[in-house]
Amino acid sequence: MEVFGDLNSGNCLKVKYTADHLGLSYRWHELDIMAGESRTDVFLAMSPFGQVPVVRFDDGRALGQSGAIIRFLARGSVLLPDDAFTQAEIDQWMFWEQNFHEPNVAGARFHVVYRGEPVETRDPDKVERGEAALDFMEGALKTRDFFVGAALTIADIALLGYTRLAPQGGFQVDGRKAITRWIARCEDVLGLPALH
Ligand SMILES: N[C@@H](CCC(=O)N[C@@H](CS)C(=O)NCC(=O)O)C(=O)O
Repeated sequence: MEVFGDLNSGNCLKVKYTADHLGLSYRWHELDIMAGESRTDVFLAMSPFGQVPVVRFDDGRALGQSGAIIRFLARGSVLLPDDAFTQAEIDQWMFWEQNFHEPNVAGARFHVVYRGEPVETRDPDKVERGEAALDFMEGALKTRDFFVGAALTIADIALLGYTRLAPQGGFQVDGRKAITRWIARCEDVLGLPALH
């Protein structure tokens, strides 16, 4: 399969973490989203969302949205247990990530990392909501090692994408001990170097 992505994007890294962990082979196409490479006619014909990540499979079909992609890639693997209720619990965290976490944590980081603007000029609303999302994760992780069940699933991968990168967007992760331990646990399972 081919992955159209940006290695600076947590959404795209979710796909990379999943594919690498499962040993799936792929060809990575690095796109410059700031230069509009996800908005060209050719790209939009493949995925109308005009955003990365997109995966194009060998049969020509393409899929966008990081959560949909990793859910599809992980089917039948340890990252997505068969039990229907367990899958719904995983979905619950993945929907929450897209609704409350990503728009704020990734949104504030975008301002700093992609636009090159000072941390002090981040949107205060995104900062407040991003901090609240991280606090919520911290509370949840005080009583569990992974978000669903006893082992890493795509719920963890979905949340790891931007939580691991949150300090780049001006969010403190160090002071949140449960998140810090969880990131280290995920990095250990996924074979990733410690970032912070
Ligand atoms: N909900 C989408 C969000 C994807 C997204 O925001 N992609 C950004 C990079 S992180 C992008 O392609 N931005 C370029 C643009 O919108 O033109 C997902 O989870 O895949």
